[in-house]
Amino acid sequence: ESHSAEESSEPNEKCGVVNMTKITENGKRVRKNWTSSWTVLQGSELLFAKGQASGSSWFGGGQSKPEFTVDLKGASVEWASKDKSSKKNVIELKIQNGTDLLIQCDNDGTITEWFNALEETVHSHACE
Ligand code: I3S
Repeated sequence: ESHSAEESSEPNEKCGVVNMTKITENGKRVRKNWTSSWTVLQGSELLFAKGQASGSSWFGGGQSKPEFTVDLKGASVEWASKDKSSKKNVIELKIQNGTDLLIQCDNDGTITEWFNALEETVHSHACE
């Protein structure tokens, strides 16, 4: 089976709504604050916007600023251990600057897609 090289089918480009919280910032533990975020994986960057998408004006309207962006170069991705959260389907993402995030979706298929895409991104940028 062959895949076309369309930009839209780049393996590590993905977007959707996930639940996420920081648990560590600059190496220091921070209080969890789960938020539902429109999330975009593009190249080695993972970008979170606050809140849910409303209408068609995501990065065009008043909410055009991403809430924050993390660079996945040098990051690690793993399934979070049970002590990290009582929720199911939790991914732990450790960013190089000492920020740890949890990413969660109730839907098993959706979280698996995120896991695979994040892992592929981390691996493909590991040696840069
Ligand atoms: O790891 P924690 O502290 O048990 O995380 C829970 C808290 O952040 C809690 O909020 P409070 O700061 O008001 O206690 C959240 O509502 C929970 O969702 C957090 O735990 P889970 O297991 O859902 O990640």
